[in-house]
Parts: sequence; structure tokens; C-alpha cells
Amino acid sequence: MNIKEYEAALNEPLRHVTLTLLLDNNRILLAMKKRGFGVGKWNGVGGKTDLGESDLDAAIRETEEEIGVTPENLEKVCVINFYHPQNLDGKGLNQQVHVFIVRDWIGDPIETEEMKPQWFIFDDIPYKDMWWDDEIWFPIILSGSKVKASFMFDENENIIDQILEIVDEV
Ligand code: 8OG
Repeated sequence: MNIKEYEAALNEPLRHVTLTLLLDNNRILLAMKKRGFGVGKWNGVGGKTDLGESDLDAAIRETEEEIGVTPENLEKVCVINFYHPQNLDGKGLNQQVHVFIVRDWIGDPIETEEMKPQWFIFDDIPYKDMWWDDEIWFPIILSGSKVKASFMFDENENIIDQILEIVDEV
């Protein structure tokens, strides 16, 4: 099954999840996920948008909870649909990730029970210890473009289909 066929068969809206990336000149803050979905991978910070909450508010809340800083002037740069149909008992593994970049924040990043943050220069992003799709879209957004994309994974988290477009607004 490819993405188009799978989307046509879906009958529920995707769960919204946020991902926030702090940037400081040519450095990006990633955090090691210590538990849950994506454990052992470097990633931005984020999590599920609550019922009735905006994605923007969820991104701010999750960043405060996971690394102890309050982001300001968030810019949405990416919306990505992630499909994990092989794992379908259905729930939980299809999600729409709303990605924000941030250059202003209050506080210093701290390690929490969920995340261990670390700065990386753009040329040294540890893609081999990240989600496979990140190597595809991170360079595009770090060069200043915005992206709409969909990725479909097999049961081993390999990408089996993808659609990506560069857009003016997400
Ligand atoms: O609440 P939870 O920790 O399960 O949220 C999952 C986080 O992982 C959320 O910030 C969104 C993010 N995420 C995915 N899939 C991918 C992906 O393929 N690449 C990246 N960089 N982040 C992802 O759910």
C-alpha cells in the first residue's frame, strides 16, 4: 500500500503532535529521548497536542516540560504526516507532526526525566541516531524553506513511501 491509498482509507483525522527545534546561529538543540516513542533517538522536543489546545500552545508547553525553557516567537516550518500502518492495531502510530523553529527563549535547557538536551552544529547533526526521515527534511528547513510531507514506515521503522513538497506557507 502507498501513502495515497492509505490516506484514502483512513477515516479519522490524524492526532496532532508538535516538534520544536531551538536554533542558535549555526547550532541546533536536539535532545535524547529517554523513554516512550522514539526512545534512544536524538530529536527536537515535543509531544501530543491536548484536546482544545492549539498546536502552538502545545509546542510551548511541551518545550517547557521537556527541557525547562519557554520558547518565544515560534515559526511553523513543517507539517509532516507519519504513517506506521504495519503496526496497526490502529491507534497511536499515525500522527501529524507540526514542526516549529525558535530562536528566542527564556531559560537554559535542562535535562529532565524525558529528555537530555545537547547542542549540535548543523554540519554535525547525528542523523544515524535519529528518525530516518530527518535526514531528508532537516536540511531543507535549516536552509530556510518550509515543507509539507508524508512518510510511511514498515514495522522496522524503514521508510516505504514518501511525498515531500516545499511550500510558501504551512
Ligand atoms: O508524545 P511523544 O513523545 O510520543 O511524541 C513523539 C515526538 O516525536 C513528537 O515530538 C513528534 C516526534 N516525531 C514523530 N515521528 C518523528 C519523526 O519521524 N521524526 C522526528 N524528527 N520526530 C518525530 O512522532
